[in-house]
Amino acid sequence: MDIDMREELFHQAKTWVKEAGEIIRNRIKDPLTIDTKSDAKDLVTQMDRAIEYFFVKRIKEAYPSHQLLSEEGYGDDVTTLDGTVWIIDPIDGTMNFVQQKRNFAISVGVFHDGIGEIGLIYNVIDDVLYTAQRNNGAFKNDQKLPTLNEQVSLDKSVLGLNHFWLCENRLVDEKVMQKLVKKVRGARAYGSAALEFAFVAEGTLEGYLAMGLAPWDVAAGMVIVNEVGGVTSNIDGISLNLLQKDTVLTCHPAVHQKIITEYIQKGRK
Ligand code: 2AM
Ligand code: CA
Ligand code: CA
Ligand code: CA
Repeated sequence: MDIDMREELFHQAKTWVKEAGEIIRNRIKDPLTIDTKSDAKDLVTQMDRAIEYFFVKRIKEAYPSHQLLSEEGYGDDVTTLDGTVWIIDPIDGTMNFVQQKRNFAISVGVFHDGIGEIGLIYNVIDDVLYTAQRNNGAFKNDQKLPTLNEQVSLDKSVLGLNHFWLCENRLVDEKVMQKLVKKVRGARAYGSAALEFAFVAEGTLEGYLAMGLAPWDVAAGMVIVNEVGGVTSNIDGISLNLLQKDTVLTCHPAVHQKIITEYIQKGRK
C-alpha cells in the first residue's frame, strides 16, 4: 500500500475511532436494548449496531472501493482480502460493556491484499488508544511500545485465557491446560480479545489464548502485536486466515512455541 495513502487512512481511522469513543462515553448511562445472537451469552446492543453503522457510513462515503468486514451485519459479504479491507469490531467485549460499562474496546484493522497495514484498539472508558502501522512500530497513545525481545520464561509469565480452557472442552484436554495455568505466574480473563491483544503488545500479558475468534476480534490486534515482535497464530501454530473463525494464540515470542509444543500439542483433541 502506498505510504501516503496509508498515512491518510491511519489519520482518518484514528479520528473516527476517537469520535466513536466519545459517542459511547456520552451515552454510557443510556438505557440499553440487549439482544442475544447465537446463544444466551452472545450479546448485542443498539450501541454495537450504531457504532458499526457510524464506521460503515463514513468508510463507504470516503472510500467506496474499499471492502468492510464487521461483526453486526452492516459491512460487506467479504470473500477475498484482495484490495483494501477494513476489519471492524464496533464494541469488543459487549458483555463487559453491558455488565461493567468498562473493559471494552473499538477495534479497527486495515488490510491491503491480505497484509495488515493499520491497527487501532481503543479502550474507550480509559481513553487509551493502541495503534500501529506496519514497519512503523506500535504506540500506546503517543508512547512508542518497546519490542518484546527480552527473555521471559513461562513461570514468570501472565496469560490471558478464560475459564472454559479449564473445563472439559472440545479442543484441548483440560488437565493439560490446568498444568499450564499452574506453571505460569498468573492467569487473567479480561473478556475483550482486542484488549488482550493490546496487553500482549504492551507486555502486561505474555500471551493470550482464545477458543474461537472472528476476523474482527483479531485484525487490529495482530498488526499491533506484530509491530512489537509478538507472534500470532491459531493454537496449532498455523497463521490465521482472516476470512474465517479460528482458535487464537498471540504471545511474546519467547513463550509462543513453548505453549504449543509443551502444552497444547500434548492435550490436543
Ligand atoms: P465481542 O464482545 O465483540 O462479541 C469475550 O471472551 C471475547 O470473545 C470478546 O472479545 C468477544 O467479542 C469474543 N467473542 C467471540 N465470539 C463470541 C461469542 N460467540 N460469544 C461471546 N463472545 C465472543
Ligand atoms: Ca459479539
Ligand atoms: Ca469481538
Ligand atoms: Ca463486537
